[in-house]
Amino acid sequence: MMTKNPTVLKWLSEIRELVQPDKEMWITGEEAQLEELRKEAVATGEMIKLNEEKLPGCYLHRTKPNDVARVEDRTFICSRKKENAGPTNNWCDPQEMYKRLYDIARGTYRGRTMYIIPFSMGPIGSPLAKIGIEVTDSIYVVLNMAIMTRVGTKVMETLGDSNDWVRGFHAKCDVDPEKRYICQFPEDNTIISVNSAYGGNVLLGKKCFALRIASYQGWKEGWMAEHMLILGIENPKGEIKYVAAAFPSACGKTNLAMLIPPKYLRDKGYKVWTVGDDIAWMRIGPDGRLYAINPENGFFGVAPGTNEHSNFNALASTRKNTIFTNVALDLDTNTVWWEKLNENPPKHAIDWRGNPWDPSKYDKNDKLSAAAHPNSRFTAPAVNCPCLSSEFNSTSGVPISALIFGGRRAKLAPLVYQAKDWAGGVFVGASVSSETTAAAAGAVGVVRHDPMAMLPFCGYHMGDYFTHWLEMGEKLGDKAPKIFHVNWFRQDENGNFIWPGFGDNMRVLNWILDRCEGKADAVETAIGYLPHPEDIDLTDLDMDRETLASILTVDKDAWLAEMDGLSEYFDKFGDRLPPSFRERIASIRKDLQ
Ligand code: OXD
Ligand code: MN
Repeated sequence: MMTKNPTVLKWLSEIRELVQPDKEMWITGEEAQLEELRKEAVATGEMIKLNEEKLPGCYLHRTKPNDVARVEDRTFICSRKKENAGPTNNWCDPQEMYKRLYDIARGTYRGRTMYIIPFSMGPIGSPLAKIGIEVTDSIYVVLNMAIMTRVGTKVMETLGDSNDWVRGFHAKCDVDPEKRYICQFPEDNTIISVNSAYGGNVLLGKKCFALRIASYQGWKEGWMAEHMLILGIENPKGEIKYVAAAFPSACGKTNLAMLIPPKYLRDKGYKVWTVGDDIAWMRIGPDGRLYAINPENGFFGVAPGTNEHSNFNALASTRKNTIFTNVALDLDTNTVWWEKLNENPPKHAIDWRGNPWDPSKYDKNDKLSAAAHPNSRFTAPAVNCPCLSSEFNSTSGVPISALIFGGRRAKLAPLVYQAKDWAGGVFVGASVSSETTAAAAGAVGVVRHDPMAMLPFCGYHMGDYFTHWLEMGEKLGDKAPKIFHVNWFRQDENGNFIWPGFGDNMRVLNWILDRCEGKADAVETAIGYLPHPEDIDLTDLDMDRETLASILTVDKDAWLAEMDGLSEYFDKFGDRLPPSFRERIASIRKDLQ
């Protein structure tokens, strides 16, 4: 037993009683213990040890084909009152849901081990960090949590007798999709996940705690938990400025977090440092500015599409001590492969389902016939990242100069614009929407609203969440970060992307930072401040000013239609929508006319 904390002991005895484990193991964080668990997982076939020379310390795991992604339709916010979950979440009465979940989990650890994982989200002991305990019957979960969070004895020492910790209970059960539930009980600091073994559903520190529970805690305690990457931009004088950015999925968050600047900027001495690729926890610091930490300790990234050119740093992060999930196994080399890793698919491979894979049978229209599942993942330690920020473990976090929202919009949204003030920026964040891509089944170019990219992750009523954002701005006053919107995805008449994206996004980040320092000029429009075409540096880029100008305009009719769509969308939030949103729609309409 690792603790005398009465609240911990009480909860553990309740869970123990329920699931009836044969054995029990506290995860200490020591390498020897983790190594024993890896050996056990290899012996039972739960993981495959990969080529030690090419991929030292790396393993492959396959989940069941019915269990390969987050399941939003089975994710619940179980607040006592239904209206507090709001219109964007599934809700169930907590007592009813506890009963249902306990009935499902009862006795399911028989013949198995109950692993108890104490973990810290954020550097242990940081005033911005929070502690959780996850109970699980899966070694895969233990080993992933040991990469994605800080685990072990020190966490329990830091917790002491406090009751400020999040309860996370996971039971694999039969991995039955009909009985799969991912439930958050925000008022009880509790998460329960049953019948899944896929990362996003079972690594309870990530989406369940660091976003759904933490967003609620942040609301109650006056801080923010956001679906944002954090990166530092170093100029040739060695000064580093930090930005945090939120994008819906499939908009290149991990790529932006680890970008490599264009050569002419590298030659001048510009550098980019990664603090986080998915989640930011932000608090007002002693000097009144907004400070952010990345609560995670690793990257749970999508593998397909990751390669030396698209994201050199992410790929480099996966070359040791990494767990791969649902990618293909190259039998000739005992290494892993996924679509677009390179142009040489393995000759003898096992696909994500565990079947022999024949490249000639790959059908581009059936993504599931790929060698690696489209949502296959790597779980890589952050320390592996070549551009990891030296502030990664800072207990005080990094000061944020700018917050950036983005979406995928073929038309409409300009390359970049700045909100006129914080409240205007909150409105911009609340209006984030993204188009479905041609790669996905169903209609193309359909706009989906995803406020602050938090639609699946906000643990309370989203109207209250918008109000919380507005209140944070009031507290920050003139120290508030400036807020921007970017769109890397504008297309021409032939459907080609106009802006090159990837490392060249640095050119836009530089304008953003110059604006924060009052160094760059801008044009005032109805939606915000836009750069003059000559304000974006195009050195070494095969793009003329006219083309750039074409994605730095505000199309009056399109924006009027956008305001109609938004107005309708916001109806959803009823009387919890901040009244200023309606006023802003009216004033943008007026300015557009
Ligand atoms: C993720 C997601 O896995 O947002 O980060 O789905
Ligand atoms: Mn994410």
